[in-house]
Amino acid sequence: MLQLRVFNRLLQHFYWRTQESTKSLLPGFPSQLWGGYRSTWHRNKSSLPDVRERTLIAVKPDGVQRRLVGQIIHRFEQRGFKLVGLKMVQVSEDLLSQHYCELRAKPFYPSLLHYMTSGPVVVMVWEGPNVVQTSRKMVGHTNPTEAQAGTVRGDFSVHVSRNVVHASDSLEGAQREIQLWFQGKDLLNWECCDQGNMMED
Ligand code: DAT
Ligand code: MG
Repeated sequence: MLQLRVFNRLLQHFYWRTQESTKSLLPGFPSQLWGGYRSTWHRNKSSLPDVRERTLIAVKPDGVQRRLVGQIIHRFEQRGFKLVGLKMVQVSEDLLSQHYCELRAKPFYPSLLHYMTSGPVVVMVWEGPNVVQTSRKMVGHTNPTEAQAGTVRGDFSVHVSRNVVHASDSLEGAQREIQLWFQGKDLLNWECCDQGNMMED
């Protein structure tokens, strides 16, 4: 059993080195795609979560207007996730219609578009093990009346039409949304100096 674990670790180490060296041969390739590729590999071949998993978090116009940006960033930093991209944007209807493409037929879609374009949005990419699923838990239920206290929506909102924050709902959704909102060059691969305190290298 121990031998199997050691072998697994060696295999991962070798794989990671190969990915890094291959990546340098393909400088134009969007870096977030590498994160996704590794995620799939890790989910299939190893029980260890992918430390490079990424998700898209956005503070919606109501959250920005209510000066909640700092508190929301604080929660993700406090949890131990790593910020790899951040910007403030006045979002276009075109981008939003792609972002919310699955909701186009919903009766609330026109008012959702109107609200999301009513002011600036602060959009971020966070990285860490299981960050997609954990972020959804931290953000809470879509409808704030159902959201648990301690979640962002459970602590800061009362109505589904003003639920403060967006979080990608799946690994595939996160990859799609990150590519929609960010260019690969705007996401930073940086080493956090205390990473060894947060997770096994
Ligand atoms: P989530 O944001 O939790 O992923 P979603 O993708 O189903 O939820 O919907 C996107 C946003 O649309 C949601 O954050 C708020 C808005 N919305 C959803 N259901 C709604 C409803 N019944 N009335 C008004 N707005 C709604
Ligand atoms: Mg959603």
